[in-house]
Amino acid sequence: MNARRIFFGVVLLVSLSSIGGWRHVLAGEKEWNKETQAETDVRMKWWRDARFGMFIHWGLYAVPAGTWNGQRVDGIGEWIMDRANIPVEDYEKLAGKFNPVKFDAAEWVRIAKDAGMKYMVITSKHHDGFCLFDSDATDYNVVDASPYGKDLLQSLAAECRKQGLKFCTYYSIMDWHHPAQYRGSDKRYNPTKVHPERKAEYLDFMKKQLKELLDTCDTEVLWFDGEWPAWWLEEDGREIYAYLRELKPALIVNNRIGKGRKGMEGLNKGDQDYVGDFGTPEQQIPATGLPGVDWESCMTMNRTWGYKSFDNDWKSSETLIRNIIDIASKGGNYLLNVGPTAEGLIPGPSVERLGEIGRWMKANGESVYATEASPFKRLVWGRCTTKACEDGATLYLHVFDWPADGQLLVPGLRNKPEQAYLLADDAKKALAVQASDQGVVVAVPAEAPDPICTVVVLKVKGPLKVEPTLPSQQADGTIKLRAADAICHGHQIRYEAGHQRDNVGFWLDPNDWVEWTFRITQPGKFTVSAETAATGSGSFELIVGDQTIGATAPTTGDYSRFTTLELGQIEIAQTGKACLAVKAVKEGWKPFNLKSITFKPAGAREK
Ligand code: FHN
Repeated sequence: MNARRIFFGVVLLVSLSSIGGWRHVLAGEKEWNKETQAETDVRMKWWRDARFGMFIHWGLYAVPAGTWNGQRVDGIGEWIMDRANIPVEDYEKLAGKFNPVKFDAAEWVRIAKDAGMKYMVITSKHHDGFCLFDSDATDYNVVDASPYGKDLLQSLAAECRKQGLKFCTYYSIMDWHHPAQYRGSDKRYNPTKVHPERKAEYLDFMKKQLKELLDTCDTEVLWFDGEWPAWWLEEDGREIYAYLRELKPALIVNNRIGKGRKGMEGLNKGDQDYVGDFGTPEQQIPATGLPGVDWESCMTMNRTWGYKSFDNDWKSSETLIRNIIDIASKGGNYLLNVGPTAEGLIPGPSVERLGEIGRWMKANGESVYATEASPFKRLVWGRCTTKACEDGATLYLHVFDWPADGQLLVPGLRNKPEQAYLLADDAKKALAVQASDQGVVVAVPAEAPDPICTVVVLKVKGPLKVEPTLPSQQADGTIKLRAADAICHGHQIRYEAGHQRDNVGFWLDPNDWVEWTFRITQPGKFTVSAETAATGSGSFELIVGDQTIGATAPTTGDYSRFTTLELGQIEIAQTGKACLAVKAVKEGWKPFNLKSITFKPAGAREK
């Protein structure tokens, strides 16, 4: 991490600690980690530069693959023991059927590598307690209890080293098989309880297994999970973290070793400084990233982590590629999951998508690896990542929505533009670029070379200078005012991020209100819509100048289940700054969450 990043890191952290309501303690001040910021930066460097890794959920649950006693079992595949309430002695029998004869470590690593992934995190032991490695701590492992009889992790670790990927291991604290823990109820294993007199025994068991993983696989990251049972405490996490860093000082450990996940996306919240080197938002991308800390968003490709034979709800390659970009533009890593079959094969649809991702990454990976977060709050056409360079900066402009007029505006950028070209263009054919009062404009080809995402490289002079800009209209005249760009007035109303939230919320007091200021370049009549979520119907007024529209937010049953509400028409006759206020109708007020307000030119065709 270069000096500039450290400098900005410090400035950012200090500023955030004063405004964020949560405190990110600088390295060196942490009770559980006395290394300096510079030492942390050295330790984290490969992980930060990597940006993209493979998550692998593999174990006995791949044998039933979502079906038990002829019935399809709801929920994620690796939870079948809990969801189908399978007695331990019945579940154990699956070990005798686990024989992944088609497992080919070299092929798995090649698939990950060709997809552009730089590390691999595999379940060494999931909640069911079965180990994919040879352990002296229990016979409930693939060597002693399965016909396969070989350590799966060591061969994968060796192949990763051979092909240049970092090998990392997931480890579940909650263990549905270990006798020190017992099921939470007669129906569910989750969350376990612990026999108080056997908790120390379990910690020793953990330490023994974790040391095995370090000794036999030299794992680079320990990715803990299953930390939520009440009996597992933050101080237990600190004990294990200290133990592991003593054994391997270069080791990286996620925040689920302690209780950090219960903070916002596992951030240090309030005065509590949770143990762990990075935050772990799951199945989501925090709307504004997690400024000031390292974080990794883990996600399935379909709807399950562990293999289910009938889960074919696959995300598109476009979605997956844009997720990589979105996450990198917010300064995070993307850990994308595969759930191999009991035979040892990565499912075909996963391999297909990883191949498509790899083709994009081969041409554009430079715009993801070792980059820093976007300096822009919002870009209507896509995302941005940056790299500092000798006497300036390189911006990677990831364009999802190609400008119809061929003019790509980088709003608020005040640096002198030096050079622009398409990243995928080996000839680096120069694109015309100029500074304007709105920012820097790049003249791009009429058609987007890559419909999923075309990357325009823009090199500028001097340290980045970006002025905040107002939300502005897209080329087709549409403008979407997002919650993150709103100004909230009042005591409780506020912008909510994370945990699938990206909205104005806590609108409990009808005297609170919210406004946006935005820029109009294409005046006219607009149809207006709002995205709202509510458990009761709250009436409100939308005010632009002397025009007011009244509406009522419908009940959606949940504050994170949004619906789009058509509000009517508003005319904005002037170009320049415009202001929109949304106020509660106090009589009979019922709170609702507001995600966005969209103005579409009246008469525009639905896309
Ligand atoms: O319960 C697990 C789940 O099975 C899966 O391993 C995910 C992946 O992060 N972690 C837990 C749920 O948060």
